Amino acid sequence: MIIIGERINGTRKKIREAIEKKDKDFIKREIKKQVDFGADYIDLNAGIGKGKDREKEDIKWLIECLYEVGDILPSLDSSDPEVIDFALSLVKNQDVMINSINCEKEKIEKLLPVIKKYNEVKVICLTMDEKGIPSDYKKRVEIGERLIQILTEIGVKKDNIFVDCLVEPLSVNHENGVVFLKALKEIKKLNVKTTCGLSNVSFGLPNRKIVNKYFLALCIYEGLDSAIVDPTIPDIREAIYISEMLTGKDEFCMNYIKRVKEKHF
Ligand code: THG
Repeated sequence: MIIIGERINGTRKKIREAIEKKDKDFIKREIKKQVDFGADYIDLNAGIGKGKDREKEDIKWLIECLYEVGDILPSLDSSDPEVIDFALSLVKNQDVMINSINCEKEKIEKLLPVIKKYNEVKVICLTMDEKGIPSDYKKRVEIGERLIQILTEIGVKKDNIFVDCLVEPLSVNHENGVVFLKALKEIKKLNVKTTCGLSNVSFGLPNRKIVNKYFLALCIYEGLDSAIVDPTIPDIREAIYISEMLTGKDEFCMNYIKRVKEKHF
């Protein structure tokens, strides 16, 4: 499973404060911790609600922090295509994720030319459009299919397409978990990769970490390829390595045994 570390996100109070104070040491520690616990990409979200220019300046600073820790791969998380374009111009190599595109006309028009410039970029596709996130899982799959078609037409390889069927809180609708899992199962048939922001599922509930852990196990059973998670949480690592072993993705259980020896959980 490709792990995208979620901790560098301007919506988190401590990160917002660190961005405002330009506290490089704090951000670098947060990055390093996630990498040490197995993050393959680090999600960088510089949105602190102070407008586009400030977001550009801040994502540039976050990218600097990232490269001061090492040659680490970024996932550029912004809802503003201009911020993504700018951030892409600053990254070192082509192995980078764009988080994200969706099926809104304006977003597609602005992001396609950017994606064309970087032909090896990995693209996270949210299954939503102008009308928001469909409650019907089949409609999410249809949006996913449309995005896959649009991206493959401009030369993006299916292997670089990560469809995110959008996890929503169970506290809002008790079927939100199952709607995601059904959409995921269908998208998996299209030979693209899949991802999600996991922790939304438990928003507003007690014992969130345990709820997230069980949901991650179910997602991995359905073949989830990647997740935006906090790998510093032992329950998350436990869910990943044990579920992968149980679903036949860990030959001779080598990875599981190695992780136990290294006291990963
Ligand atoms: N899909 C995609 N990208 C995403 C999401 C998604 N990016 C953002 C988000 N959802 C995933 N990332 C995070 C980052 C941090 C937290 C949750 C998801 C987090 N939340 C605390 C909480 O919910 O309690 C905030 C508390 C705090 O620290 O202030 O830490 O779905 N493609």
